[in-house]
Amino acid sequence: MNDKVFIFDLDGVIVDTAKYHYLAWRNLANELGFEFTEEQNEQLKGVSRVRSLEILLSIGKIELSEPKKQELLKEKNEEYLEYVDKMTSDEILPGITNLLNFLEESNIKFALGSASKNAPLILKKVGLFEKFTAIVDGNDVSKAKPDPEVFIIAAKKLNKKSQECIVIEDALAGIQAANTAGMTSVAIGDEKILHEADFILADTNKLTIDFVKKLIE
Ligand code: B16
Ligand code: MG
Repeated sequence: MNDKVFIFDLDGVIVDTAKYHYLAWRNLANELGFEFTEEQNEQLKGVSRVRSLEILLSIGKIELSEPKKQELLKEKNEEYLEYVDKMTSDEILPGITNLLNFLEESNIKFALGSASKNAPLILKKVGLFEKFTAIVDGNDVSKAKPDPEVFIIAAKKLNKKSQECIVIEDALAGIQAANTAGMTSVAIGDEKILHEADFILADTNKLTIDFVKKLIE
């Protein structure tokens, strides 16, 4: 009997919501009078909403009061949710549905470990909410990745030890969180950035059943 379980990040692994985050942050930057490029948006991947605003404001060299920041966070999220509202299962990244079906058929449990406070809504929109044994998101943690808290809570909810957990992540902070937790880390993306991971795959197409079978052996 296999003891392994999987913990999936959301943005960049299950769906590509980064493009919608980018549109909403860019609008905010433009409103504040500065440009925000897609390259700069890389810095926001895997990072919490509050921290994302801090990074954005430092790019624009802007200092704001706490109430104003709260207002902008609300405005950004409202625009982001307009994009999320239109999401369907077509936006699930390649290979993921296949993989989740295989895990289900094999009785291998899996959880979500995401920084997003919108994670449950997004999973519902793409029709995957019911598949996850546990969902741990930005509402459940007090410390953001690279702190391992999100994955440690997920392991607890799955009733598993860290060594039995395999984390699939696209952000360096998430890989570091998994490594600190003592879990197996699988990175999706650029090996120059994600070289600290135990395994690195260029994209979710490479998350094949064969690869997963070898991982759990
Ligand atoms: P929200 P992940 C992260 O999702 C995103 O990568 C990051 O860009 C975003 O700022 C963060 O969620 C918070 O999202 O504003 O929806 O709470 O990669 O951890 O699944
Ligand atoms: Mg991510």
